[in-house]
Order: sequence, then structure tokens, then C-alpha cells
Amino acid sequence: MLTLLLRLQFATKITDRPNMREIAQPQPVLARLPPRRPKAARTLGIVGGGQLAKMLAQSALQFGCDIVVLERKDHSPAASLATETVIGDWDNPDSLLALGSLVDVVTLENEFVDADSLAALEQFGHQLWPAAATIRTVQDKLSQKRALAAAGLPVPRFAPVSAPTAIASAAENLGWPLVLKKRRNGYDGKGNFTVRSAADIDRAWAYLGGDANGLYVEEFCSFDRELAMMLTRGQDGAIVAYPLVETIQRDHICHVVKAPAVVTPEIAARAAEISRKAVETVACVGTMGVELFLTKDGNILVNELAPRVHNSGHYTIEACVCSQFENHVRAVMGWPLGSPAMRAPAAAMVNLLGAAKGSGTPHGLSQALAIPGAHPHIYGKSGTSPGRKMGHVTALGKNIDDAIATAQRAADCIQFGGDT
Ligand code: AIR
Repeated sequence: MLTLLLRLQFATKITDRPNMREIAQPQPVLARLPPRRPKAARTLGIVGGGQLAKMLAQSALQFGCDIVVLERKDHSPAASLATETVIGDWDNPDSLLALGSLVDVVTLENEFVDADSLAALEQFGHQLWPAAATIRTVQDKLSQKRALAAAGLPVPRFAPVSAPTAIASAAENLGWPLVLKKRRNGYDGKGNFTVRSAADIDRAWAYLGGDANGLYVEEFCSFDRELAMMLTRGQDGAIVAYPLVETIQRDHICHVVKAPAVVTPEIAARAAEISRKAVETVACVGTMGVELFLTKDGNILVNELAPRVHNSGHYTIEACVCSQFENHVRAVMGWPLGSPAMRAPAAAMVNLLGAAKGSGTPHGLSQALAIPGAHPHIYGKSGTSPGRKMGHVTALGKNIDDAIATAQRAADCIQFGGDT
């Protein structure tokens, strides 16, 4: 890929009127950089160019890799780090093959890519991690739940539903309320509807587009807390597990992550055992997130799997010897995994969400940077809207309260939106 440097030259034209200067339009000059560094050790292709791709790219660049991103548009958070962006649709096998032809290894930053198109990539001999078979099982939440249940892992009770009438029948078993979910393409609460009684069924079905989308139901789990574990599995099957964390969600969007979760050693051990088995069940290569419920009676259930780096692991950039992003790159490249151990007794991450419609430019960054120990990350999205994930702040501490206080103080300084 040829990297082009856009250099703006400002030409000043003196007019014939005395004391009047007219500034001419800047003249863009395209200059080709001289042949640059040697060929990259390896080139990583990432399907998707959002914040997860950007943080993956930052880790891959550390190892001298080149990055190529596949996105629908030319501007994306990861594009500024990539040597090239292939503009195209993820679900189009041709776009995926174009990406595959430019890189050594392809990985994904979201699980919504059509599994048949991914399988075509593998059939043409391209390396893809996680494999298409893993994505196929995980991207359909019903098949994911079936795979976990078949492996003996604890999950909320669930049932397929192919018509609104099936919801009432399922409720005879699962009780009210229950949660109607889209089988595919739902995240951050998009794709769920809590059905409190038979009177809600038609509204829920219409809201989730049940006639066009595959849906299923799950029992409503009245949990005490939401927990999560990040793990990375190498191509050789070796697994490293990050500490169990607690996630605080509002309106189904993650707001705060506390690391490590303050739970008994028995609960931490049980969560680790379940998470490890979940990763093995779907044979995920790379980093994977396991979202868990801690029920009021002290049981652990698997809520959902994410076959990718995950919001609940962003704290690992500063807080762990080797971050979830670095370990993902190591895993997909076939390199040895690094230590997931924490560098501090506690860490907290606070998400920066858009407050209103506006630009992606943060306000108050400089005030946040004045707070010692706060590490803001700004994703570089071109616009914002209420609830959109625009960045995050991580802080380490001697205990969790200490870490949260620092991260929250910095996060409170930064606003996105309301500026256009
Ligand atoms: N993402 C993917 N699955 C879940 C999440 N959070 C990340 C990916 C994706 C980005 O969110 O990095 O590219 C999309 O963010 P947005 O704000 O454009 O919806």
C-alpha cells in the first residue's frame, strides 16, 4: 500500500490594493513518502473498524504488524492506524476475500458477520481466527445456548419460539416475566424485550420484528450482580484467564467495570471454571468475553458469549501485564500468550457515552488529563448520539473505591454531543 502524505501549502497572494491581503485557498499537494520501512512482520486484517478494531490495531502495531481494515465507509476509528481500508460489506464474500488477499491473518471485532461468507474465506485458504465454525455457533444466541447447555454449563432456561403463540406456551414452563431475544445481531440491549405478561406478547413480537427475525425466549433471571470474564485461547488450546470483573449496566449498556469483582474465592473459582469450559465448548481462538449472572442464591449462569475483545476487558490495557488486545493479536498470529495478571490491587473503567447528538470531539479532555492516574481513551468516532460509546477512562487503585473515584472524576470532565 502506498501511503500518501497530504501536505497543505498555504499560498499568500498580495493584492494590488494597499494594506489588503487576500489569503488564497490552501493548495493541497500530494507527496509520496519515500520507500518506507521494511515489509511488516505480519499483516493483520480486521473485519470492522470500530473502537475494538482500533485498540486491536494499537497492539498489533506494537509488534510491527501492518493493519488492513474492512469497513462500510472510509472513516472509522481504526482507519487512521491502518495501512489500508477495504471499503465493502462484511457479509459480501468478495469483500472478505479482498481483505484476505491483502493480509496474513483475518480476525473480527464483531460477531455479526455472515458465517457462510467467513467459511468461504477459509475455503480459499485464508487464515481466520476465531474460525467460522466458532462464529456460526456464537452469533446465533439460540445455538450458543444449546451448545453451552449440551456441554453441561449453567444457562438460564430457554426455548425457541417461531410464532407469538409459542411465547405463551413457553411461559407455562419458564414463568412470567420472560425475555424475548433476537437470535442474531443484538448487543448492548438492542434485540431484547422483557415480556411481563401475555398482554405484552404482540408488542414485543412487533418491536423485535418477529416475522422477519428469528427470536427465542429465556427465563427472566433476577440476578444479584453481573460479572464477566475475559479469556484468551491460543491456536494450541492454551488458555489464559483475566480476573473475574463486575460490570455495572444501565439501560443494558455497560457503564462501569470493577476489577477484580469483590466475590468469595469459591464464586471466583466457579466463574473461572465455567468460563474456561465455555471457551473450549465453542473452540474460540483469540480473546473471548463470557458474560455471567450471579444469582441471588449464589449461582453462576452464563448470560452471553462474545467471541472477541470486549468492553469488560478494556481495563486490561493499563491494569494487566498483557492486555486483552495484545493477547488476541498474539493468539491469532500463533504467538505465545502473555500474562493476564493485574499490575495493581484494583482497577476501574468508566465508559464515556454520548449525551446528545453532536460531533465526536470530546469536551473537557484537558481537565480529565489533569487528574493523576486517570487514563482517558477517545475512540475518534465522527459523530455521537445519546448512549453511543465514544471512549472510556481507566484508573488503577489500592482498592476498587479508590480506582472508581479517580476514573469517575475524569469521566465526569469529558462530554460528547450537543455541539452541532
Ligand atoms: N462493538 C462490537 N460489538 C459490540 C461492540 N461494542 C464495537 C465494535 C464496533 C463498534 O462497537 O468496535 O465497530 C460500533 O460502534 P457504534 O458506536 O458505531 O455502534
